[in-house]
Amino acid sequence: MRKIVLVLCMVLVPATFADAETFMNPTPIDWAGETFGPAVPYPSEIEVSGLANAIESVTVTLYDVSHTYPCDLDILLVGPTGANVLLMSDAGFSYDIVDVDITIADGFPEVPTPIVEGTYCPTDFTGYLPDDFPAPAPAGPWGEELAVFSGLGGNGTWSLYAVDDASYDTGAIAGGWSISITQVPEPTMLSLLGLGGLALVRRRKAV
Ligand SMILES: [Ca+2]
Ligand SMILES: [Ca+2]
Ligand SMILES: [Ca+2]
Repeated sequence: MRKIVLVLCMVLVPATFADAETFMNPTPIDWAGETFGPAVPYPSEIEVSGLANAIESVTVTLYDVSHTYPCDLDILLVGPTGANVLLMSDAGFSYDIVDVDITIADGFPEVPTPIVEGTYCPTDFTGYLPDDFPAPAPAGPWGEELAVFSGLGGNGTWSLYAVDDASYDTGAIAGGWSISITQVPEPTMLSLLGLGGLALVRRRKAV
């Protein structure tokens, strides 16, 4: 007896590319009158929930960033799984910045000097004061691109650790920060029927 098993060879294709979902913590991040050390709060946290799929990409925006010596800033993002990336470190040299929105996303140029509003890749300049994030921040080495989060789960606590690494001069991330997460598209079973991918598999039943 012969049984024909029809197997539709399926492919997983994106049905729709979901827009990024944005989560924000508008609480100001500053140094509480100090010029050096971890910011307050440390870390600043965003709780992310409701994501059904893994992360495809992540971008982060820092709002109203001001500093009289931006090179003092070291900023680290840690995701719920512990994966992390150094968003911006020792950038901008001595040029004052006032209420600048800075978005960090892979595939863009490095943070410029002087810093102006825009979108830039994670940028870690070296040769300045060391990047030192006190606990509970994870020890380095830290990730160099936001793609470290790709494929991971996004639900949970995201932590932004900001440190001012030099005495004198201070600043603030007065508008807080946000994280925008694009999820891997919902897999959709789309048959290759019509695309030549229908396979007929004949399976002989044992007698
Ligand atoms: Ca650095
Ligand atoms: Ca540094
Ligand atoms: Ca300082």
